[in-house]
Amino acid sequence: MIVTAAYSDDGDLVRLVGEDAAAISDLGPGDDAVLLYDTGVGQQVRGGSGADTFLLCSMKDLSVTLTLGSFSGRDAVADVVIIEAAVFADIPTGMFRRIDIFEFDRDTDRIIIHAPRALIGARRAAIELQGVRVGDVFVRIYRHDRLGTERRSFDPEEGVVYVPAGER
Ligand SMILES: [Ca+2]
Ligand SMILES: [Ca+2]
Repeated sequence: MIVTAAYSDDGDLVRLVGEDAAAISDLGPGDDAVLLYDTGVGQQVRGGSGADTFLLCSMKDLSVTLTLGSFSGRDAVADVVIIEAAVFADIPTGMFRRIDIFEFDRDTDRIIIHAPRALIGARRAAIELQGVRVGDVFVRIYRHDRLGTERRSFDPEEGVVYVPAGER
């Protein structure tokens, strides 16, 4: 059974920790903020309409899905995803982590990747995955615009900001 947790139509501040979190958390309308720790198998978080902030602090399982909009029309406000340095650490040899980001609007939304400078320097576009590879983490970005999800002429650097970890 898939457990779904729904939040209010206003701005919610939510902290989701590993096994205590529902498989699908729907933050609904409003400007929501969610802190994610030790994300579990197949975990999904939906921001819905409103300007949402996702702080991905750490991952337990190898993949997580974040949806910035509501699936119903363009979410024209600014959503932000921040991926913290711990996500890029302690990945078993030969394994990869994957972060799927849906409903990304290149005009308003931003993804901030907070990773060690060496990994940022060695990042590569992963065109076949519609995203970027940083160390052993793939960030797949499904863009959204007025025409719907667009998969052609993709630039994985667009809307992505790289901030070296451990530096001020
Ligand atoms: Ca909400
Ligand atoms: Ca949103």
